[in-house]
Amino acid sequence: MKDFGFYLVMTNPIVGYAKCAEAAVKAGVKIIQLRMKHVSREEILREAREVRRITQGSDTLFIVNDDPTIASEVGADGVHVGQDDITPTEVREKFPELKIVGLSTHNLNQVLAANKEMVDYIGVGPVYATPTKDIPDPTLGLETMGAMIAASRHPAVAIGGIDLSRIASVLEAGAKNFAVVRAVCQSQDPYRAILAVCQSKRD
Ligand code: TZP
Ligand code: MG
Repeated sequence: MKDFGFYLVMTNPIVGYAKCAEAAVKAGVKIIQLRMKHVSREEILREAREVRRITQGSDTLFIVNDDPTIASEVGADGVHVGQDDITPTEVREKFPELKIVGLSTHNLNQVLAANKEMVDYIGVGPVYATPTKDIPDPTLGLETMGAMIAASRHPAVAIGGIDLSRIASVLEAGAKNFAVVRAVCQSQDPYRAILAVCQSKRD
């Protein structure tokens, strides 16, 4: 998989998942992830079907967090798993229909282990402190983030506490791709928020 730049993770967008996904497609975001916590499988399935419908036929890839059965059921492009979820190897074995498998990493050892796995990209975070994760791993800081990205043979996406004011530093420290939750999902106008983030990437 090639570097993709901006990656949108949708958790509780204040305008709702459908409107947020529509904004991402309109803005030409390459990858969006549906990340719903503390809700029923049915609710996730309902939103996932809607996001699949919105992204279908567009240039925006659709990834489901945590659960490959939901990703598969709605025909998503892939799944993103954490260190404590189903392993990438098992996803590949049981869900060959999922083209993309992403894996979260939180330290250098996990990056080196991911280098031996059949994953398409890794997440590297949290770079900065974030309230978005219930039990966040220790904050990495820019230097460790850069070392982890440099050690990865897969495309790596920096995540955690990234907003407009921090994008330049994150890129400067070696990230080619970065993900945000709050910086877009807390906006009443996610389209403008996405454009602002993408614009600052080019500055
Ligand atoms: N993984 C590492 S940090 C994080 C995830 C899912 C949450 C990032 O959220 P925000 O709101 O961009 O800080
Ligand atoms: Mg997970």
